[in-house]
Amino acid sequence: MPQEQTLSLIKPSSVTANQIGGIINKFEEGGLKVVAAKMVRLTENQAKDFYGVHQGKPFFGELISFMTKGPILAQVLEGENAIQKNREIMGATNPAEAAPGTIRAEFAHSMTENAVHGSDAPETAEKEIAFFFDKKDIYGTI
Ligand code: IDP
Ligand code: MG
Repeated sequence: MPQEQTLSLIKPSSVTANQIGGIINKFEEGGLKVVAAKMVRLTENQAKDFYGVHQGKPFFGELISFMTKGPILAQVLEGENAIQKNREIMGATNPAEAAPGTIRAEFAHSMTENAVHGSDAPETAEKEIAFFFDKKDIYGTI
């Protein structure tokens, strides 16, 4: 399995609820390493750009309003098969369907406020990492 990097966002509801530590613990226990991190508050335009693939869907407005209502913690996670592994550690998009022990099963507040974002493929990971981080600010091994 290849070493990979993926983008993770801890969403505003979980930053507000003081759950950053519990969520990062899940990544670390799952074998992923935080190799870059910063707290940012997205503007409306930035959120629309980041979630552009969902433009036009019924939940888009609510998603943008939620993602801009407070700061998020953006991180680059590195590890073997990191993109897929992060998706497993996160759990299903709908927290009601998330497997026991996953981040979304334990920390999500609702379908929209579902604790975390994670890239879903190598192409999106590269694009999403570049959205938040300069290469020089990533302390990984690849
Ligand atoms: P993902 O975050 O598991 O990759 P996506 O389908 O890419 O899921 O959706 C992006 C985000 O949009 C979700 O994490 C969630 O916050 C929100 N979302 C997706 N589908 C719905 C929905 O049906 N109702 C409300 N919010 C949704
Ligand atoms: Mg997605």
